[in-house]
Amino acid sequence: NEWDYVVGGPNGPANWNGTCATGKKQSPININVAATKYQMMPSFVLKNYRVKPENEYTLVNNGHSLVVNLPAGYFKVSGGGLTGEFETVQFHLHWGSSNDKGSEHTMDEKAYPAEIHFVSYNTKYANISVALPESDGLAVLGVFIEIHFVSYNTKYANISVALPKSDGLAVLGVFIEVGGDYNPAYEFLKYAKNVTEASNKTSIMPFKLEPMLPETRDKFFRYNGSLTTPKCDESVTWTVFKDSVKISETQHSGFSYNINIKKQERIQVYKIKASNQTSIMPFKLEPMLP
Ligand code: SG4
Ligand code: ZN
Repeated sequence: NEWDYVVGGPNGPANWNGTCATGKKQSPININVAATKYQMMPSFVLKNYRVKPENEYTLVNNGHSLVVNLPAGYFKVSGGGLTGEFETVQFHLHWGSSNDKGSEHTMDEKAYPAEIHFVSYNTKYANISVALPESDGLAVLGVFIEIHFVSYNTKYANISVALPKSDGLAVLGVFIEVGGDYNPAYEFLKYAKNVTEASNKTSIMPFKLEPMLPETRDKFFRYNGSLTTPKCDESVTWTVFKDSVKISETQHSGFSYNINIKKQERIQVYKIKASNQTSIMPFKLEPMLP
């Protein structure tokens, strides 16, 4: 039952069994944009996504990813061409060992540094466990995450001096972006350092989900697929938004380097503790840009 992402290892993706090996609609996939078919869909109805609930959330390192468990019976997703109403139970992150990989889905073979999945189950079933094996059991909303790289104006002594100046910083997004690099909707990432080991968990203050999604949600890719981890149940109606969201390099490294998870390729093993520092070999920055 043990599984990990260690490529070539005994528990790695090539050795995931059952539906993972024999399934006919396995996720993730590369989205070949030119091969997609255009279809009109109603807008998503995201119930309570703009509201901050009273109940705390739980941030968990489950040994496979960083998960935020949400209060029951609160967040609901419908519309968007989904059949029925789906209750959002958690969201979790996928990331990589370097910034050129990490997302599970790829768009025209391009991987993003991370991908967030909002997992909801069809409320016609009693709970997520009952929904899991059903073909219409789950709906997952996937969002690509990009990183802002910040450069400071060399007319200032250092980044701290440059920070408050109107011409102090330049931010390179994958599409050139003006604006702040820190994404406040993803503030919870600062607590990742409290759950560095598998099975660590901590309560965190509730926050709104809607600002975590791309502002423009009218373009998305839809296909019927599976869970991306064992047992790879083929029960997921996938939505992958075309627009990405952006977080800062600091926010990204806060989880990608600090979380001890036995994964490679899709998630790498890092043994660095939150406040530790280590020298690493230099490498070129230009290839990290599009
Ligand atoms: C990650 O391993 C999550 O930690 C799992 O969440 C999740 O399983 C699994 O990915 C597969 O989900 O959207 N990537 S995915 O297809 O949501 C489920 C938990 O184990 C059932 C809580
Ligand atoms: Zn996922």
